[in-house]
Amino acid sequence: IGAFFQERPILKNPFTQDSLLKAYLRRHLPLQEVQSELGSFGERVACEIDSLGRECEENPPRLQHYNAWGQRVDRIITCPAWARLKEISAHEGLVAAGYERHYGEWSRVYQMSKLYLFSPSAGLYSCPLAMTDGAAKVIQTLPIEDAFLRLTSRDAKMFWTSGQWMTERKGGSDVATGTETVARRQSDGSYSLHGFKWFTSATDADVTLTLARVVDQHGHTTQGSRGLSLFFGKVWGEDGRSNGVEVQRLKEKLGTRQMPTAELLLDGMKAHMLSEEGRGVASIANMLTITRIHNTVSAVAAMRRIVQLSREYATKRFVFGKFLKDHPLHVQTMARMEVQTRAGFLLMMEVCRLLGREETGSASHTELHLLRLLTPVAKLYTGKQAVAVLSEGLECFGGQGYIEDTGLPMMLRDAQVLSIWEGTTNVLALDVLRSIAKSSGRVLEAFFSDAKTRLSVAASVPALTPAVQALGEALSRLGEFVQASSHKPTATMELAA
Ligand code: MFK
Ligand code: FAD
Repeated sequence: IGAFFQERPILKNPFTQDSLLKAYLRRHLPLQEVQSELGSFGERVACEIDSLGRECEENPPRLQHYNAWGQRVDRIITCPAWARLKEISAHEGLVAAGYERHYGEWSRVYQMSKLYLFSPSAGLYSCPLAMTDGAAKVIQTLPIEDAFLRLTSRDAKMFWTSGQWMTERKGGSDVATGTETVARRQSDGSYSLHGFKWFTSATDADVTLTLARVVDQHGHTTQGSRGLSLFFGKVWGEDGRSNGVEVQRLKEKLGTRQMPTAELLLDGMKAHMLSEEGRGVASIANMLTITRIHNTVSAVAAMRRIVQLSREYATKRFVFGKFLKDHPLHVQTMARMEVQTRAGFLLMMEVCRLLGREETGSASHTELHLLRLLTPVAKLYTGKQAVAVLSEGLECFGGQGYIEDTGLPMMLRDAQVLSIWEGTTNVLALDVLRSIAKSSGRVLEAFFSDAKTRLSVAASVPALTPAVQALGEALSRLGEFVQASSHKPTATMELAA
């Protein structure tokens, strides 16, 4: 069979390898403890977490409907590595760090930096963490047992994860018309939920947030968005049996196979209303902001990981008389991937920075508007870009990029979902317009004034002068157009065009 065997690319410490992340943190959170903590965590990712993620891919979850004695149990069986990832997530404070606020307004940047290192190795455990973080955000000010403490706990035995059950058969984007689940009020003030949730990820969660329509005393419900309320419920009852939740089946998916995604029949699920009645969508929007930011982090992290692996491979693969790293055309391809990744990274960090400022009460009005505008922009842009960069990245390995047990195809499959869940690209584009319309254009004013300030800083670097001038002109023309449009009732449609 010949004597030559290609040396494989090795995953090195993703923190020490990431000069942009290190430089960003040195500039904004210049603490030695942060660099050394993330350095150690990066080592853990490379030496321990990465193989756990791989184990989850190789041992996907399965559903046991009945036990040996014919009783319905609906047990979702996950592999030991999935359970270990939950423990590690708790100990490392991957949700907690966002709420402990150890680094004040920079706490979100710190937390998301850690998740950014964790996500590409973690066998999609980043998904339950995103939803758990989103649920904690919604619940933090509400007196719901000890839920907030558990969702943000560093103690693995205490730590709960949360689901986010929004999608039904009729509507995942259009939940306002698609939601058929009803909520009947009980004498103890709780509600009994009845309906069918079509996509529920990380279904082995402890608790969930979900939407339903309250049935009034005449047996009627209100249709549309105004009829939806937000509910919180445990997935499992005290006795370890399900809380009125039947697992219909697990989805057969293109990617994200490490994680269970189920169809659920809610048949009397006991739940508590979290929002005011009829304010379900507006209330879950807080969760969506968090999960969309996590999605952005996962997308950029996936791009960074494939770039790191491609660079490493380019030092090992020898073709046409030299290593790949010495072929200018190959270097140009990798440089394009690097630029896309860097752009995504800076956008991601800016949104995380703004979130941290909002949560510590230090954000200006301009920053609040920017956070609202940039959250969907970052999610939609990086979600799409991840698929393109991952696809290019696989090609950097030639035929080996297509071979399953290199672990590379999984990365492309998993990236494909990033533009679909948590709002598809077009639905998020419409959310951008919603943010413009709801703020009477103020989110755009914030964007233009912030962009002008940044351009004036960049203008002090002589090499950037031509680019700054061109961008400045484009920005003024866009600004004039927006101003002219904002007096017309059809402004958002014109902007869309
Ligand atoms: C690995 C990392 C990460 C990920 C883990 C993920 C696991 C997978 C989880 C999922 O996929 S969960 C399901 C995610 N589903 C979506 O993202 C739904 C996509 N559809 C939309 O986002 C629609 O635009 C939406 C459901 C919000 C439309 O609903 P409506 O009711 O038709 O919208 P409407 O009437 O414009 O808004 C109702 C209220 O919500 C308004 O407030 P007011 O009543 O006070 O005026 C809106 O302003 C508010 N709202 C809507 N979107 C908002 C928002 N507020 C703030 N931010 C937003 N983004
Ligand atoms: P549709 O809304 O039918 O969209 C179909 C197409 O129409 C898309 O291209 C969309 O962009 C476009 N479209 C829709 N509306 C408009 C419009 N107004 N203008 C222009 N174009 C439009 N959901 C949960 O609630 N919880 C989960 O845990 C969860 N996990 C998931 C896991 C996986 C692996 C996947 C794939 C999905 C998961 N989802 C989950 C569902 C996901 O959030 C939805 O599939 C997604 O929001 C899209 O909804 P839909 O499938 O109904 O598509």
